[in-house]
Amino acid sequence: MKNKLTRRNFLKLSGSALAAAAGSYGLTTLLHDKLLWPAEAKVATLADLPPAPFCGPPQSIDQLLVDIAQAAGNYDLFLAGTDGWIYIPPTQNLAPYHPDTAAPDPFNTYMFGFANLTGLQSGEIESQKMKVQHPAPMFWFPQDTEFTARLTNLGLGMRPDLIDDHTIHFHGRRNAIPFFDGEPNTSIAVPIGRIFDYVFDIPMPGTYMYHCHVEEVEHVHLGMTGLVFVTPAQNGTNHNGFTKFVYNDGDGSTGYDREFPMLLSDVWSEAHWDFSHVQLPEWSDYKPNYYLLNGRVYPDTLKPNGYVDFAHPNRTGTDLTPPSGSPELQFQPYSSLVTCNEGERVLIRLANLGFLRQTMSMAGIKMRVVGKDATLLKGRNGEDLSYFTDSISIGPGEAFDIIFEAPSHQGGNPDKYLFYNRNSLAMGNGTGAGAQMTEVHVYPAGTLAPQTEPLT
Ligand SMILES: [Cu+2]
Repeated sequence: MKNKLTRRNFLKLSGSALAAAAGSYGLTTLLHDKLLWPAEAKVATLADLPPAPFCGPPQSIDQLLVDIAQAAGNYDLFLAGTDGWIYIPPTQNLAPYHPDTAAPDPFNTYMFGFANLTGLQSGEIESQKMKVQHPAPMFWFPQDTEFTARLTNLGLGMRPDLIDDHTIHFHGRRNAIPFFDGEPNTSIAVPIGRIFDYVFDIPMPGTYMYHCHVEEVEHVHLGMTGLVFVTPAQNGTNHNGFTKFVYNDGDGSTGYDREFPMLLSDVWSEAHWDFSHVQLPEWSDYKPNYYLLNGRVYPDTLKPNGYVDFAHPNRTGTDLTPPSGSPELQFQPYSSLVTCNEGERVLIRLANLGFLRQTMSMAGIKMRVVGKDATLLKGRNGEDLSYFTDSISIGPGEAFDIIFEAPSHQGGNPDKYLFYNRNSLAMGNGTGAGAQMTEVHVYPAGTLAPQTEPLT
């Protein structure tokens, strides 16, 4: 064989040169001096950066974003890709990975994710670095209506060595064009300190998901996932006494009284710890140990909402206000507790952005699946394709619209039913604590006032 300088050999050669250089510098020195160790955690600021010759003296990211934003006009939702911390009760022996001792009290799990900047003013934006929520803000908008989701990127506070872009990929939208796909090899993405406006105008109502599409094994698993809903034009009309619907069904079959979205995600604590400790997980060893429902595990899933309205996030100063009595859930704003009066129709919008198939069961209540992946279950000649089940098998990236009729009240205060993952690994060592599980609370007719906001 001829000894040619192939690309592979060239790479080998440069690899050895790099290794030699690293050796002479001292790899330990390099790691200690240039990378981040949790004990010495320091967030790089703009003052640490050398002035860029092409943009004059350094200015704050806030000022930069405000300048760009003013030029760009209005938005409906303003998100930032960054990192942060959440809390999962340590119910398993996972030392040293969970609880993560690098976490600021009272948190224990490192995340990438989206922070809700909607309504923040100049001077407040940069403060949301390392303040992601999980799941990302849920948002609703009507079909055939333009909705502008603005995305910026505040960088990763724990990992200034990573300068990853972020995107909003609107998962499940039909006829998507690559420009908006968010997959960075065929599309555009948002680097640190920049803004991009995603304008959605979607003719098909239903339950969708969104996630960052950059390095998605990392960014999706680490928490850059959320739910988005397109409401039907039929809303506000009256069919069978209902005025809110999942689809344009024409007959009220998808009408409902109360709405409870639920996103499934899973946490492999070792991978999350790896990212906060400048390590790289071996993704083919993927082995999640916590399974979350709206970003929490049982019994935290029953605790109240931090906020429900994306446009008016509940804030103390610039930071999210924790749910009442639970400071550790400050960045996990969504409850999964389902409350209803007997006889009411309850909509559960179930979607999975974990990496594993899950099976969610409701004990004692028949669930009717009326929609799947933003499609009404109705044949082209009007056949009713909805079906009853007690278990939903849901793969990653799938969505189900489930309506159940609350059973008559049996005398409990209130009556309680479980909605839970049938997989024992997702059931918190068999104790229920730490499980992917929530409760349905059924009250006597007329007890609860009509629902004005989803999730309440
Ligand atoms: Cu990302």
